[in-house]
Amino acid sequence: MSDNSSILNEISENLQKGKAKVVKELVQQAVESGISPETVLKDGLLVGMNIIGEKFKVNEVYVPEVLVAARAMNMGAQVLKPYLEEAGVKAVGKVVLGTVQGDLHDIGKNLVKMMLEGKGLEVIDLGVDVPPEKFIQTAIDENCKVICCSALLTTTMGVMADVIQKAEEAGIRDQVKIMIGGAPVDQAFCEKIGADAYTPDAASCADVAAGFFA
Ligand code: B1M
Repeated sequence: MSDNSSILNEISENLQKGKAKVVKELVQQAVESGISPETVLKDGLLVGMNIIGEKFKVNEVYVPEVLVAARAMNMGAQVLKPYLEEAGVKAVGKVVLGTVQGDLHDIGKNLVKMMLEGKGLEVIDLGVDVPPEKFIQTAIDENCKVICCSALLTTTMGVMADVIQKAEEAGIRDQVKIMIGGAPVDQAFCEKIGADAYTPDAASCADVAAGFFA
């Protein structure tokens, strides 16, 4: 096993055990040893989180274990944040971001936030369980040209259609781009509800969002 894959493995394994402090240190060590922040994220942190996800699905681990793993994931991602930010980028526009109403998953949303900021966009993060009206009111009040909605549950992805409907009712549909993403969401769903863009991961979300300000 190469040095790289052994430290990435350690990150994944400690994340699964919820050892946030160790994960934080290993992530720092990995980046300092020259492994790219994207690789640390993809082949270390996200691998561990996916394994936890699979175990959660088959009841091999339960909510408390998932929560400590999630905390370790967030702490590791925080270490990567400055490395993922492009040097010297100026804020080019404002985005409002949140996880939709009824949904409390925020790890993917937090990654999206990090990547958007890395592209020089100012992000108003509404957190989780965000009602459709709040996305729209914030976009109006803060003059956000892009609304980013995240959903992790098949039972909450429908709220994204409500966001679009509320934008129409408020008369701002032609002034904002509505972007959607999250594990159960796909391109077909995006087309079905009339969103402007679906992207499968945080990095491509940031690329497409930045493109709307170009
Ligand atoms: Co939840 N959960 N969970 N959970 N949870 C899932 C999503 C699930 C797939 C697990 C499973 O059964 N295999 C399942 C959903 C099933 C479904 O609807 N099809 C599920 C369930 C059922 C539930 C509960 C209902 C469980 C219960 O209580 N019985 C409950 C619901 C609570 C609620 O929200 N109301 C629940 C609770 C929880 C915890 C609180 C324990 C915890 C959340 C902690 C937190 O977020 N702070 C949790 C977790 C951690 C998960 C899993 C294990 C991991 C999710 C995650 O963070 N992944 C998840 C299983 C899995 O996904 N394998 C699961 C890592 C993250 C980086 O990926 O968020 O997909 P993700 O983000 C990706 C992309 O999707 C994309 O970018 C990221 C990668 O770069 N992306 C976007 C995300 N948003 C985007 C927006 C964009 C573009 C891209 O544009 C705007």
